[in-house]
Amino acid sequence: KNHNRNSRGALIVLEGLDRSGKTSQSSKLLSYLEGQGYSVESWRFPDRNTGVGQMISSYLANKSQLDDHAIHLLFSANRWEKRSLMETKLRSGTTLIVDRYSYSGVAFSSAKGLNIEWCKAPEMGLLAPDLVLYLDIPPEKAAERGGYGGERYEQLEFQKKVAQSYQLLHDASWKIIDACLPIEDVEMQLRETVLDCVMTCQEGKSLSLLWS
Ligand code: Z5A
Repeated sequence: KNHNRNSRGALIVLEGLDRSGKTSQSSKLLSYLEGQGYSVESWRFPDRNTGVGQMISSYLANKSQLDDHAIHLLFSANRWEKRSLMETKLRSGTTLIVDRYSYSGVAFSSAKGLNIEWCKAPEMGLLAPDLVLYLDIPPEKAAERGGYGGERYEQLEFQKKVAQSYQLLHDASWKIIDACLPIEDVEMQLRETVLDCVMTCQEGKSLSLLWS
């Protein structure tokens, strides 16, 4: 589809509170881009399939206890263990739609009271997303969607703090989407932005690193 030798796939991240609709929208975007003829995969963090991911999963299910700093570093390690595959995929032309990334890492840990700069440090050098789609929803509305399971963090008071932490992380790659709209309307808003981003990367936009 493109002759530029720096052509690559786009790194697109979905962020937002629990229940904001990230999982629903990432599968919709996946089928949309596939339908447009693009090579695309959907990823998520934490990736619970690795050894580190299993430790994270057991922590989230309250089956193990860990110091706040230690779990923060595990979430980060879980991204580092996927970094080289991520770069290979992008350079080979595959677009990645990623459900949660470093912003979740920083937002959740700093909501617990950890220093934000300390939280960002282990993320430095990971690939920077070309686009961050922030699915914006008031914590109360997200809680009404139901399905809050028994996992750690799935509590209204904590989600309010996470929403505040996210506010500190916006940069030029962010696009804020009203996630209270019906699913189809959210999807329509995402499609246009995502397609723009995919085309820019196809034209050879260079990859950059967090945090810049
Ligand atoms: N965490 C961390 O601390 N540090 C890190 O570095 C990372 C993560 C990466 C596990 O994440 C926890 O790990 C998470 C952050 C922390 N804790 N919390 N909270 P996870 O990815 O495994 O789980 P999650 O992202 O929090 O939850 P989720 O279930 O994946 O939610 P979602 O993907 O945003 O929502 P959804 O499943 O698409 O939709 C939720 C429901 O709402 C569902 O019934 C939908 O049909 C409905 N829905 C969706 N969109 C709409 C609209 N537009 N209108 C009405 N209803 C809708």
